[in-house]
Amino acid sequence: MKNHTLELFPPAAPDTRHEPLEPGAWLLRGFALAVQMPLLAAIDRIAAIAPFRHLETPGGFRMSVGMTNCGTLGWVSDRTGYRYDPCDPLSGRPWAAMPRVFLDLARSAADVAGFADFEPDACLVNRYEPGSRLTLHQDRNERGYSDPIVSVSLGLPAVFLFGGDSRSDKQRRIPLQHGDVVVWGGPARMRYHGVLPLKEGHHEATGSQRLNLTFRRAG
Ligand code: MD3
Ligand code: FE
Repeated sequence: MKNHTLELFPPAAPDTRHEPLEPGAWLLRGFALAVQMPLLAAIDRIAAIAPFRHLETPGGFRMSVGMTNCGTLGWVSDRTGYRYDPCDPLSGRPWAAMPRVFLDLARSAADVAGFADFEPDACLVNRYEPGSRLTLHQDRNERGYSDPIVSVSLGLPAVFLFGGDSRSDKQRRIPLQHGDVVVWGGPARMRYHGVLPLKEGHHEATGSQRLNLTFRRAG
C-alpha cells in the first residue's frame, strides 16, 4: 500500500531529504540551512575583499551573473580565456581564505554523497539578480575531474538545468531552493548544466538575489 503519511502530515520543518538525482549526483535538501547565517556573513567578508563583478567571456560578452571567489584559487574569465588564478585580477591580491564554515559544509556534504576526504581549494561565489542566467556549459578548467563539485544555493529559488555529456542532450529541470546542497561527482561530473533566468522575488535571507557557492578542487 502507498504510504500517505507525508501527504496527511506534511513536515512542519523544511524538507531535508537526501535524494539521489543520477549516478554520482546527490541533492541534499536543506543541508545548509543550519549554517545559513554564518555562510551569508562570510560571503559579505569575501565580497569586501574581492567585490562581485561581471566577468567578460572570451567571446566578449558580459556575464549576467556577478562573481567573486575565496580559497587559494579563484575562477576568472577574460578575453584571453577561462582560468583559475591565485590572485584577483582586479586588485592583484590573493582571494580571501576559505572560511572554516565553508570547508566544513562542503566536506560533510561530499561525505554524505560518498566522496570521502574532499579538500576544495576554490570556491566560486555566484550572485544572481532577476534575469541573471548561466547558459549550458561544462566545468572543465579544474586540473582533474576525480573530485566532486559541491554547490550550495541561498536566497531566491532557481531552476537548474541538468543535461548530458553532449550539449544537445535533453536537459532535466531541477528546482533549487534556499539551503539546498548538491554534490556532483563521478559520472555526473562532466555533465552539461546551466541555470534559467532568475525570476523576480524577495527572500528574507538575501532580498532580491540568489547566491550560489561552488566548491572545487581546482589545482
Ligand atoms: C553539474 N553554477 O558556477 S551550481 C558554475 O547555480 C555553475 O550558480 C550554477 O554551474 C549555479 O559553474 C550551478 C551546480 C553545479 C555546479 C557544477 C557542476 C552543477 C554541476 C559541474 C558538473 C555537473
Ligand atoms: Fe558550472
